[in-house]
Amino acid sequence: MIKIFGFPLSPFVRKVHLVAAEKGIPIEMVLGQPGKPSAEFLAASPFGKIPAMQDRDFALSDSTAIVTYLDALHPAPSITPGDAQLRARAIWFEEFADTILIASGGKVLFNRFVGPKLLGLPGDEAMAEQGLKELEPILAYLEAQCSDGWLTGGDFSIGDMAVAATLRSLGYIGLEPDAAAHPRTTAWYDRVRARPSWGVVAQREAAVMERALAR
Ligand SMILES: N[C@@H](CCC(=O)N[C@@H](CS)C(=O)NCC(=O)O)C(=O)O
Repeated sequence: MIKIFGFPLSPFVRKVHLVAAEKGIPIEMVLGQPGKPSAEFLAASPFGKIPAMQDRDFALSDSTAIVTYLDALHPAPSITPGDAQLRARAIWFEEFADTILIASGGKVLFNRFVGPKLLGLPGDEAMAEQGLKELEPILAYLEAQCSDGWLTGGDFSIGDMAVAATLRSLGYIGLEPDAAAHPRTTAWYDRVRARPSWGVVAQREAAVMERALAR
């Protein structure tokens, strides 16, 4: 079975889990001990970042590289549209999630949740406030992009999974889409959450997070 290393709170790990669930690919989730990376994990992730993957003798890190591998291995259902513009938009939304939304949201998430609640580190509230300020135009952009269907304007894609995976992480600090402020984003996010793949990933994550927060 394909091993996916990494803690499910990470949006990058969650993205890989969602793609595997959409495609019906069974995975083994390998959590690892924070601060004590195993040799197997480091062999798959030379810079110690999560997620990483081991599929028999093939090791790989980076969520985008891993989902590209999974998509090539199991093409159906596709997560990358065939149409040139739709495919480009799917990759854009993945990039938007992985580099823009998380860069600002991560400042709030780390300083209000990961540091104080999971790592026993004090949060930097000024940094969290800065992240919140940065998020305003980013969430406004997302709201303007959401319509009745999926983000690209075509089928459900890696773009939807990446953005929803990142918003879920922000849910740990109460920042999941709010119907009053961002109604179109909320409706789109609810559609993503209604998918069976989301249920599978959320259930697995809830069990891990419950144990982590009880420690
Ligand atoms: N571009 C990478 C980003 C991975 C990443 O930054 N993961 C974070 C967790 S959300 C991490 O491993 N942080 C630990 C570190 O940087 O040492 C991907 O898509 O997988």
